[in-house]
Amino acid sequence: MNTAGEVIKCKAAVIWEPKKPFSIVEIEVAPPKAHEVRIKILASGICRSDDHVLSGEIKVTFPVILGHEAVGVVESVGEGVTRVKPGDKVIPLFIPQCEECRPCIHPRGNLCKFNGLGTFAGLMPDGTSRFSCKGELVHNFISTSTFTEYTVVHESSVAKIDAAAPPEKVCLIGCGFSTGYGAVINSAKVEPGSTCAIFGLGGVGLSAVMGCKAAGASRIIGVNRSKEKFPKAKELGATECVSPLDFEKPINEVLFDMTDGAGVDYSFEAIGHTDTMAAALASCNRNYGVSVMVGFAPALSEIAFSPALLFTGRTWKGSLFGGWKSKDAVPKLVSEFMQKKFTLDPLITHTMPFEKINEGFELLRAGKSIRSVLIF
Ligand code: COD
Ligand code: ZN
Repeated sequence: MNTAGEVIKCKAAVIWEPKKPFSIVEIEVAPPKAHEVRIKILASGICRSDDHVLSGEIKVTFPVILGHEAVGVVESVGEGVTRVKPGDKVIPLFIPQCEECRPCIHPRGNLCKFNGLGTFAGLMPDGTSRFSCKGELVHNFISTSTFTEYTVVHESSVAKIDAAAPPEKVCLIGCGFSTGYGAVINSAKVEPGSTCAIFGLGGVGLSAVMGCKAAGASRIIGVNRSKEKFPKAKELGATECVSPLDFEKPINEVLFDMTDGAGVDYSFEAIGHTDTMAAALASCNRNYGVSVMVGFAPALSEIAFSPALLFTGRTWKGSLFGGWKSKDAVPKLVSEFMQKKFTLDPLITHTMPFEKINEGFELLRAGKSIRSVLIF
């Protein structure tokens, strides 16, 4: 059935207020306007950042449709869209790439000025929404909104991918995998033979472990409070794993002991706590060490640290979506997956029908899943 130009009625998981479960309701999805793309979602991963909205750590306007790690098929396009056409398999991009703003033009930039991460306004670039429920406006989430059968995104927020790619796997390239893997390959540019420490062995940290292995690091030390994730980290390339709970001294001192007083060459923080961010910085070599902040700390949090930590030469930097320019990198990462340059299977612990979204979030909160993927 050709639905182009029509309002589509479909199911979506809507959050009406923080700290409440998702309710699956019927919504109306308006046709795409000029330079917009309407997508039928096939699979969507559950990411910790979605849960940060539910917990109130990320403040958005309600009601809202969350989800930002997905694969879908283009249903129809608005006027002027040239890069994708109906039937194309695509990944929505939570950081757009307009290709015209300063970060898009800068060779090292990836935070397109049209990103929705600062304001979380939840509206299309023209200030309106394509979602409504019983006449009430429903907001989108960081240019994507994928916990719905249909979504509408701006053409700068979508990348066409290989038609043969399995949606229930490559959806992770839309967020978690690319964030951790890119922090290593792109933001830190880890060299062969390096010693690396990864703080936090969730989906993002494990993807960083894979990045370290792909970069040829000779020591990859996983740091995680619970030991449950150690076997998986080792399967993916960690050479050693430590829990801060096993030591009386701070974990940065433990890492110095493990490296004969040198500290690691590179450290990555994939937890999102200010104390582990500071510990990751202090763990790397005091002269040439590089520490990359991948986790998102709660709004308004601050870190106090001794300037001496940086004065001696360390570099402290952040990495968002692995530093990738989204539209350019996502199709390439999907191709690399299809060429078996990396695997995503170990990160996907659960798949379930979209209707079981609340169970997927319970697994995440209980620490029982790495990634749950919802199938539509
Ligand atoms: N010391 C050691 N390990 C710890 C500690 C601690 N103090 N506290 C928690 N941990 C471990 C947990 O046991 C868990 O294994 C791991 O740290 C964290 O894993 P998850 O599964 O909670 O989280 P991930 O891997 O899905 O994501 C973590 C991020 C911090 C990267 C994520 O929450 C985040 O902040 N993302 C924002 C960054 C970003 O790019 N956002 C844009 C869209 S997502
Ligand atoms: Zn995410």
